Amino acid sequence: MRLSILLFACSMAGCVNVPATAVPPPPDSFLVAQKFFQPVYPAMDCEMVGRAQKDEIQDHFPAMFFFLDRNHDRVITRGELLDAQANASVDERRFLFAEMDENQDDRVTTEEYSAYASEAFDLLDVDGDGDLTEREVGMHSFRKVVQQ
Ligand SMILES: [Ca+2]
Ligand SMILES: [Ca+2]
Ligand SMILES: [Ca+2]
Repeated sequence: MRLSILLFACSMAGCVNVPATAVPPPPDSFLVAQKFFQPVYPAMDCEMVGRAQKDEIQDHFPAMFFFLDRNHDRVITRGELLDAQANASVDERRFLFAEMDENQDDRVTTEEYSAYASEAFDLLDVDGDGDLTEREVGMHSFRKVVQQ
């Protein structure tokens, strides 16, 4: 009874209104982590077995880091990330840069990149087996986007 009154009051106040136009949801850490890994996943999974281990981040670090560090000065700028991470929306790229730039000095160093890649790996390894599979990275949806 009390709940229905509350819900009624709530709907009168407009707080359960559905917006008329669909607004894209704000970037989400999980999805952005998937998009971070997707373009560099083939470099990590160089044996092409559909799974990558965490130490492959370090094994293939130059290939992964230089994907974003276009001018190879060992620092990723916001502009470099915006240019390179084309599989993500602009909002998602900005969100990714903020996630990576731990000390907020507008540059992502190799250390910050490593720390983010490691955290993102753990976030995406949903079954906790220490491997990142193609499925966990969402490679299927990535290939569809690339082929378009
Ligand atoms: Ca750079
Ligand atoms: Ca920084
Ligand atoms: Ca896994």
